[in-house]
Amino acid sequence: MMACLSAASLSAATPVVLSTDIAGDIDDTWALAHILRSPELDLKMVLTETGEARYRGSVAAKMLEVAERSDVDIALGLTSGVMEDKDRHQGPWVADYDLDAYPGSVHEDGIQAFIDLVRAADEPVTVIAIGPVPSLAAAIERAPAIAGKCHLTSMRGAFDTGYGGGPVDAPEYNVRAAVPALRTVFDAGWKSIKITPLDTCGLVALDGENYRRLWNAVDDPVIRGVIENYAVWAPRVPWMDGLSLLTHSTSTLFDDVAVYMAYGDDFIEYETIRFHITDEGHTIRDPQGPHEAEVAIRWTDLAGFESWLTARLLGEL
Ligand SMILES: [Ca+2]
Repeated sequence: MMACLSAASLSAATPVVLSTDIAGDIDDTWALAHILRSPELDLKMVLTETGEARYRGSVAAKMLEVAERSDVDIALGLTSGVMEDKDRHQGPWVADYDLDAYPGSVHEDGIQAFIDLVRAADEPVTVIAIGPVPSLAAAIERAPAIAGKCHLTSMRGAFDTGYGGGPVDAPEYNVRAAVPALRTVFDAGWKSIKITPLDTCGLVALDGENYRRLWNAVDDPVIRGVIENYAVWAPRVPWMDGLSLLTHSTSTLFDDVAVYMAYGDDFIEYETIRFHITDEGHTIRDPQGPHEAEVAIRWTDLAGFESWLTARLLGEL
């Protein structure tokens, strides 16, 4: 029954590639689960960004196995070589995982695999980019025409609001970590570019009744998998006291907003913004700037989105 339903829904769904630095911040894992729970989206490939490609690929592959979705390809992007244990925030979760035993395809040259996927697609592909983008930039440099077959939906930048809802102080990480790569990506001729900056994505966390419902979903292997990831991650992150959150709230779910924007427009007010990117990684409004995007600049109903996201993650919507 489930197989019939998913086959029927997937036929009308948008083909998606997820460009991600999964296995750093936990929100990428929530975002992967969100995609898998969204019948509007047909995930074809996970492309790793920054750090150790096989480590990131292993976390994605294990989650896909948990979700019984090993039809999704793992595309290994540019790699830094082996990451140190202190930087492997979900490392224990994949300590015994063998990426070579993943039942689906693992592409050692994931950049070429991504190019080939886009070239072979019969319809536009939506690229959901939730990390820095050196692998995407490498694909654009190798095959510039692929951007014209893709929509880009992305979590990055900060226009009027910085981390934690405060003023824009430090530049947003996904921009700062790879500024030249991002300029290359934004300069490509995408069919469309949507961004959720910190102005919107930096305000999302599930707590209270929303989190209680996720925490109690012990019979749901996908949500259990994410919570397991979260429990491994929480005591290992230096930039926040994740452990104090674990039992009553998610951390900030930046990346889930980019996933949502790939298929939904409720709850959000958009602004078309022309801007430039400074060398430090700030995104600055600039009528003469080289880049333009549809920017999710503020929430019309953040609480509504959070309860909607909870239900979506639980497979109720
Ligand atoms: Ca991310």
